[in-house]
Amino acid sequence: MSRTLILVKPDGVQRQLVGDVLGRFERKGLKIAALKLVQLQTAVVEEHYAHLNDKPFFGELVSFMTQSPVVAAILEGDSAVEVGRQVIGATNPLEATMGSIRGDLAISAGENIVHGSDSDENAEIEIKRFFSELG
Ligand code: DAT
Ligand code: MG
Repeated sequence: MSRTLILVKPDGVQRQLVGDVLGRFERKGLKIAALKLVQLQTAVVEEHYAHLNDKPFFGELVSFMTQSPVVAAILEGDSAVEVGRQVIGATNPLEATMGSIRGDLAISAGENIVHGSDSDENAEIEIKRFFSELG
């Protein structure tokens, strides 16, 4: 059993896709272990995307992620990180396969509906970052 951190990004919440997005993870077999709607602060997003802070789109990414609330979830199950990434699809929605969240629901590389952790190590770091109240 492992865990992953999922964010339904501001575009997903504004487009009222929260139920659809979370339902896809649930139907695949991952279980919601924690869930909340939260307005992210700039500092948290800058930390979360620190590996991209030299990219030309970084400023836009931070303002996008702080423009309105996200839904943060901890999902658990076998191979949660890998399964989560499979359900999400490739970063660029034009390369994401149909049947994945980004393949089915997104067009823009920046506004691609959902975040999922990319390794077990990062999942635990991100769970602490977004669910610090769980200790
Ligand atoms: P992922 O979200 O698939 O883990 P990532 O960690 O490389 O991808 O990038 C984080 C986010 O940054 C991504 O979901 C959207 C944004 N992003 C990445 N590449 C981009 C690009 N070429 N143009 C605009 N936004 C981009
Ligand atoms: Mg990433």
